Amino acid sequence: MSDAAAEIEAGLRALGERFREAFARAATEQDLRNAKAEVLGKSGDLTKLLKLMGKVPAEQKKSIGEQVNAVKADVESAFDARLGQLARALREADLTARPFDLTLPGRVPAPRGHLHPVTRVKDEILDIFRSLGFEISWGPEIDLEANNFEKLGFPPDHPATDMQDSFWVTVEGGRPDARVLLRTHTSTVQVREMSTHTPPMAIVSGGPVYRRDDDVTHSPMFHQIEGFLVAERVSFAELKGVLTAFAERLYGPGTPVRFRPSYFPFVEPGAEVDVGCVFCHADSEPAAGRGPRASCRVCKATGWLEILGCGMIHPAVFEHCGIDAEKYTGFAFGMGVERVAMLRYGIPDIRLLFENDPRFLAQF
Ligand code: FA5
Repeated sequence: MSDAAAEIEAGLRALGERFREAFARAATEQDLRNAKAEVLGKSGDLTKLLKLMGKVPAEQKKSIGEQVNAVKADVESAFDARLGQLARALREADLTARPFDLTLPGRVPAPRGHLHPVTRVKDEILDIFRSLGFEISWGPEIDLEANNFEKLGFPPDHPATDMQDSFWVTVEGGRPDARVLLRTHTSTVQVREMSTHTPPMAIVSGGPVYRRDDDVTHSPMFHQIEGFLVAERVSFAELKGVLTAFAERLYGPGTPVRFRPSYFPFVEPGAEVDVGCVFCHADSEPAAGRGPRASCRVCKATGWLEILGCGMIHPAVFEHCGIDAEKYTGFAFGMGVERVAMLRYGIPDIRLLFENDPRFLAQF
C-alpha cells in the first residue's frame, strides 16, 4: 500500500466516530456548523485527507475513494439529522414557552386619540334631541335640486341656487331635467321624510353640507343639524318649548333664549334663536343689573349669540311633500355644528377645525 493510501486510512480511523460526538454536543445551529467545518471545512480533517487522493496510485484509488466517500456521506447525514433535531427542539420550546401576552401595556404608552370636537358636539346635540323624543334619520349628501331648493319654496332664481353658493354635480347618464348638487343644508331631510312618511313625526338629522363659502366663520364643508316635528295642532309655543329646553341642556339651566323674526322660504313665521353669550354670561335683562361685557369679542358686546334658524313649516312645503296642510302643522329648525363648537371652545377661526393639526386637536 502506498504511503498516501496508508495515511488516508489511518486518518479515517482517527476520525472514527468523533464527529458524531461533536455534533451531539452542539447546542445551537451555529455550534453544529462549526463542528462540521472542523471535518469538511477548508482545512477540516476529512478535507485534508481528500487532498492526499491525488497521490494514491491508480489501482488503490477506487477502494480508498469509496472509504473516504462513505465517511463523507456519514458526516453529511449525521449533520442533517442533528440539524433537524435542533430545529424541532427550538420549535418545541417556542410552542411550550409562556405565550406572548398581547394585553401587556407597552413600555412607551401610545397616545390615545379622541373624537373630533365637531363629532363630539354633533353627537351631544343629537343626544339632547333624542332625549326629547326625536328620532334620528339620515339623508344623502348628494341630492336633487328639487329636494334642496324647489320643494322648500326657494324660487328658481333665488340667490342661494346661484353658482356662487352651490356645488353642482354632473351625473353621467342622468336626466337633464333632474339637476343634482351637494346639499347646501340638511333641510333636504325634511322633504325626504315628509314625502315618505305620514305624521305624526319628530325627526332630527345631522351631517355634512356644502356651500361655496370660505372665510374665518364660513367653510365650504360644514355640518348642520336639522330637526322637525309635524302633528295636529303644533304651534309656535311647542317650537319655543323644545328649543328653550335644548339651549338649557346644551349651555346650562337658566340660559337666556330669544327668538328674533327672520326669513327662510320654507317656514312662516321664521325666526333666528339667540342664546345669552356664554362667554360674558350676560343675560341682557336690564332688570337683572348685568349687561354684556363691552370687551366680549365673541358676542361683539351684544350679549347674545345666534345659534340656529327655525320656524313653522310653510304650508307650501307640506303640499310639495303630499301632507295635508289643513290637518297638520309643524315646526323645523337648523343649526351649524361648527358654530356651536366654536362658541363652546372659543375657537376664533373655523378653518382650524379642518386643518387636522394634532397640536390643535389635542386641546379638546
Ligand atoms: C339654513 O341652512 C336653514 N336650512 C336652517 C333652517 C332649518 C331654518 C329649518 C329654518 C328651519 P342658514 O343658511 O342660516 O339656514 O344656515 C344655518 C347655520 O349654518 C348658520 O346659522 C351657521 O351657523 C351655519 N352656516 C352657514 N353657512 C356656513 C358655512 N359656510 N360654514 C359654517 N357654518 C355655516
